[in-house]
Amino acid sequence: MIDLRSDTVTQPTDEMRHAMALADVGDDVYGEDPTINYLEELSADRMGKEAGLFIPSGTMGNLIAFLTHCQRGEEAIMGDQAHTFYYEVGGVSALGGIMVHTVPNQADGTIRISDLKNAIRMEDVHFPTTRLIALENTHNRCGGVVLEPEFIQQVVKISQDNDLFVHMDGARIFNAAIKLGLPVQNLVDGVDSITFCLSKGLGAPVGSVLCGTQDFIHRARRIRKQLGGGMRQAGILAAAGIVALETMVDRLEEDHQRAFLLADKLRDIPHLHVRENSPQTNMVFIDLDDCDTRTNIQVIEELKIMGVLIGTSKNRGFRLVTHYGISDDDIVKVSEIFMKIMSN
Ligand code: TLP
Repeated sequence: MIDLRSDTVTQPTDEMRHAMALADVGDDVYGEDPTINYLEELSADRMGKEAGLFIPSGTMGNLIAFLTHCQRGEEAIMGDQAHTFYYEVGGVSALGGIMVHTVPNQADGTIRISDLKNAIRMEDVHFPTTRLIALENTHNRCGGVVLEPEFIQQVVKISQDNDLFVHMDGARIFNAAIKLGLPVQNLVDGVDSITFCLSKGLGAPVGSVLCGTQDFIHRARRIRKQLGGGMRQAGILAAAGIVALETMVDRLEEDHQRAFLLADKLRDIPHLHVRENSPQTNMVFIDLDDCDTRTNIQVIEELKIMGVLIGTSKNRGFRLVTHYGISDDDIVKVSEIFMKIMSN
């Protein structure tokens, strides 16, 4: 199978498996797992933040960040295409009593500054208190697009002027940094908290890291425990995360190049339209045109029979994600299989 559904399907590398087998471990709830402690320090250092916290998933990382920043009944502003709004099972509201206030995401993943300013509540006994602004980089539903540091700095300035916090869902922040050719710190400068994932393009089997100030991470650690996310000898997992950070970041560029190659090949196929400005990083978004009477689900089933797995996107669309399990040959095979299916 050639699996382009997501970069979450990546298998651990041999080096990761070796490091996992040999990891020094201890009880992390007591703070005694040396491998986790090292991963947290390394992550904080990469992000230019004071401290880090190893967490089971990106979803739990965002949830912990929201619960640490906000009290019940307070409000978090985010784009209406945000992963936290769409794909995290409403956790921040269900578990944190946090009100989600969405503003339109623009096609480039940004939010209009005027929309952001208008969304911040003034002091009034009737209103919830605005506490947090959440951004996402790269932005998944907007097409794996990259937020530039200038935009992020504008948002940070607004948050500071209004006594708010900024959280970055940076599940794929390293893809953004590689695309922009900038150190990752430049993309989280002034941001109060950031979650990034080890288990997507970086290839580790499990885990994300939440970074912020010492005080923030101290409080976040308590919330992680409250949610049942306190882990014990999880240095076995952190060991793979360390290898991911040390060996898998620079190669993300290859995934981006393969996404461009794939998009170029798919542009020549009848009834398929590669979305404008796609790809930007490792995600290619395409749509079926109206002349083809099949649904996107039917096409996905036909591809599956031919050995190719891809994901859906809104309406009659598809998402194809490149990752280190995908070679140039796979890209050629996928385009040939698409050509056969779309010519039927
Ligand atoms: N995204 C997954 C699915 O949930 C859609 C994917 O295949 O892309 N933030 C962003 C921007 C994400 O894309 C994801 C995962 C998460 C957070 C959540 O991470 P996990 O899956 O580790 O909870």
